Amino acid sequence: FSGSLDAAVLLDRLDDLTRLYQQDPYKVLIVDDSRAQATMTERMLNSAGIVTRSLTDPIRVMAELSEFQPDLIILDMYMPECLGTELAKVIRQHERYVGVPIIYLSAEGDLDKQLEAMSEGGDDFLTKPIKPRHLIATVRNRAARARNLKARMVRDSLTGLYNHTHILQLLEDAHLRARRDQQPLSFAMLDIDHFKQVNDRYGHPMGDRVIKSLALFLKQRLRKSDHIGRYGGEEFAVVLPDTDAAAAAKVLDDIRRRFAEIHFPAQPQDLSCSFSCGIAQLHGKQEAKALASDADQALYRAKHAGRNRVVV
Ligand code: GH3
Ligand code: MG
Ligand code: MG
Ligand code: MG
Repeated sequence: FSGSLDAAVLLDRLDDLTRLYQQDPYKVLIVDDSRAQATMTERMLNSAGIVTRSLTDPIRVMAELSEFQPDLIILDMYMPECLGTELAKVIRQHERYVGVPIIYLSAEGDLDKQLEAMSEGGDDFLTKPIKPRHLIATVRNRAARARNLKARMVRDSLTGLYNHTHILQLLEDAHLRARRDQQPLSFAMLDIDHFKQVNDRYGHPMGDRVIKSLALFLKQRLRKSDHIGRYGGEEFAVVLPDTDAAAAAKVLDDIRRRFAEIHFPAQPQDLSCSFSCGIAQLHGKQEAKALASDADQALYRAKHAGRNRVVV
């Protein structure tokens, strides 16, 4: 089991990356006060298989970013409500959008103005009228690099799971959706029991192996729609959309039982490990942070009740 583990984790990650590159078309958000211009840009990109959405009202850009999660943004420069550069500055203030490429597409031909715009949060300045090939190539190159970078930034390198920052962002997204669609949402926190002893008795590499194996176990046994993160050292977090606490407890308790049955080959004797888990379900108008805190408290209760158990 342990021998094939690292290869399996790697293959799993490769799978994720392949899916990112090959299957999901690039998504581009276009902001232009002219409906006709926006439609023209959309048609060019759509002809290359790029998915688009357009806004003529820049005020809605933050809501649209959160909803659509584009790979790239195309901004008009001159709009009645605000300048494209002002919009770029607002977007760049949000940590989660700092890596999203922004391309200005405008009739502005003055180089000084173009360079100034680029210095304010933009990555490229394209002038209208533009050849479709030029626009498509620029969008593809920028989007590909941004995706590659993002795929690395959101992952934990030991396990390939989402890292702490990203799993909390996914919780926020799922929280918005659950409240909007009035669907249940559960959040689980896991912590390996007596993990210090594993390191002390068997060494740090063995500790790492246990962490990786639990990561793989969670990936294999949870649904594709669940998000799994490494929350900290030997702590994990799972976002389970459309799942109530009872259903989440059932699947995690099954994983807990099976994980505790694993024997890791070691000297002088094989090693077995367990984890404790706390689960909370979103209720009422509760914020995402409060949901995470409820799960944390449930985990605390699981530890104090004797470990190796799931508590709701
Ligand atoms: P408890 O059942 O109460 O959770 O006991 P515990 O020993 O697991 O307690 P605690 O959570 O305080 O200890 C976590 C230990 O995990 C401390 C740290 O040395 C170890 N650890 C954290 N990150 C890693 C890692 O990446 N690799 C390894 N091998 N050990 C780690
Ligand atoms: Mg305009
Ligand atoms: Mg811990
Ligand atoms: Mg622990």
